[in-house]
Amino acid sequence: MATFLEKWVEEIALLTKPDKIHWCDGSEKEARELIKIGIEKEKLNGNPVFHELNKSTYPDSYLHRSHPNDVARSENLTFVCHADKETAGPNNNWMDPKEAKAKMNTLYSGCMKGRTMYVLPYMMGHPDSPYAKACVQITDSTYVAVSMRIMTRLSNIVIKKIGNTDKFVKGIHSVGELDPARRFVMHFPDEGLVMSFGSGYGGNALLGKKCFSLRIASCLGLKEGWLAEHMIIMGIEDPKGKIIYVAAALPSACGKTNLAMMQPTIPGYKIWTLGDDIAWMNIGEDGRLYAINPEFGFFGVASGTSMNTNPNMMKTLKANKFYPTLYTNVGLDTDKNEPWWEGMSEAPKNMKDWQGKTYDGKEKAAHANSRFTVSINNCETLSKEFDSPKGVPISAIIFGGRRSSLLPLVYESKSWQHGVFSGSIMGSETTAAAIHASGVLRRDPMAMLPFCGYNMGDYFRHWLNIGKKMKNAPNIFFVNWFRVNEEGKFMWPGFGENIRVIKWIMERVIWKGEAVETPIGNVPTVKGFDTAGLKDVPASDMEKLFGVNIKEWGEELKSIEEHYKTFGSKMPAELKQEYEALLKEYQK
Ligand code: OXD
Ligand code: MN
Repeated sequence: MATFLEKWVEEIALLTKPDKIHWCDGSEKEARELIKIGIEKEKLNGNPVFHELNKSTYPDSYLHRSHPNDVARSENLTFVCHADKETAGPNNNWMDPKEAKAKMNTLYSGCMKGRTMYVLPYMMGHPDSPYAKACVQITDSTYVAVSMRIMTRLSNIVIKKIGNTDKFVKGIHSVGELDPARRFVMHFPDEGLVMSFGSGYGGNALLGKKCFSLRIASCLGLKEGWLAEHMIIMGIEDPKGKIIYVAAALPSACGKTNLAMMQPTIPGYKIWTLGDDIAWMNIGEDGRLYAINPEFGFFGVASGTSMNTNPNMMKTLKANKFYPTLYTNVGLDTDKNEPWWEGMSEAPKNMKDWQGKTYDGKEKAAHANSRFTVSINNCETLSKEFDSPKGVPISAIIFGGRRSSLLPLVYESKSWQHGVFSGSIMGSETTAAAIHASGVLRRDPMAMLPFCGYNMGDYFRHWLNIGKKMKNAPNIFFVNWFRVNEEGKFMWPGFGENIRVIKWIMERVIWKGEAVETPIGNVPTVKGFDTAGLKDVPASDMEKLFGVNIKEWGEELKSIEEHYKTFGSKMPAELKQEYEALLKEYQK
């Protein structure tokens, strides 16, 4: 008798009509076979799917060039299909589930003719974790199949785990014709189903990542009483060997991955990496918040990654313990057959750009969103708790943003509710690298705006409720590495020096280290903040970095009011009260 899973695969095969069906087992042998197919047979936009890089300097590493129209997440083509629009909220595109299914079924009809359908059974989270989820993705792309093996725990053991039940999250993916007019990423939270068509880009096609582990999982978390967050997880070890764990949410272009893998400048401090993108957080039996990283790899932005900005990632990329490492849309040094991107080193003499054209130095060699896909097991600073089924207890939650003024280098919220307020008003100024105008503030609450699978007003309420259920709730902090002085220069050096901020956070958590109260929360005193050996930051800038002047908050308060209005009656009264309290301080 066929199992529920087998029947489902059969049903999708009848619709999509592949030439072959391949059930993946997750072995290295299989990954090598898939890469060989990608080098020798499968084509994308006329190019082979994989190009093998220099065997001695970049062993087991492959270059992939995507279609030039398919280089990033397609937020405008991403839908969350709840039964009604209000549940999806103003933060999501919504389509009626029946209409969305009909649209996708039309696109899927016969789309795998002449292709192989890969069935990928995988776990998000360690299989022994009570918080892990079994999933199956169908795809017709070897790039996606190989990437999923790096990014998730992909194994045929998951098929046994699922047995003859329907308890698994389903994903259907086909690259289609890579035509943006026929591209959609549809989520069906009530069914635990994602349907994606027309894109091979990671965020649209690796369905375990943003689609399941954030959009669908956030809906599961609301129902089941936990949090699925766009957060890194890291351990901080002090010179005495004491370790605390923190989770941090930063919008893009704020150094999130660099923070998760930081090489501290203060002797004796160590950062232990657990995750660079997603945290699932449950309340444990002791009433504390425990986090697991459901992923198994890094899908990180290559451009700008270097021995200066993230030496640990550069080492991870060369570690070559777990097969293979992929590079997508980077430049190619044609003399050395090595990947290259802006920021890595001096530009090589002879190069192909990310589209395979001869590099002429006019445009960028690597796409701004060029990526690497590498196993987390290659990371030297991986925490020994990474596989812990119950996760790690979180002592502090860090929010952050890119703000040139107003917000100090770091502040601590006054309470859980006040911390939720600081997360709900989180925003970042856009950089020149983004498509948006430079310097424009975009609100991105908890860095979850594109990833919360339901109405954000309900999401804020969920955060407040979680706070009420915990004993020893984590302290909530806010960081801003990007404050500028009168000349418009960044005052804080960032990167490895950020350990000084992390150290202060650790001291606040453990023994209530020195701080002063301000209307927005507690900030460090210059005296109580470790500046020993810190170069290039004059004492006067240290004062400015911690400065809070509520009289400058007029525009900001108006903008927060506007932001809150978008969530209408769903906006929790407690957060409006926090806003009113801040407004009063301004009006004093
Ligand atoms: C990512 C993102 O790719 O947040 O991680 O966009
Ligand atoms: Mn992310």
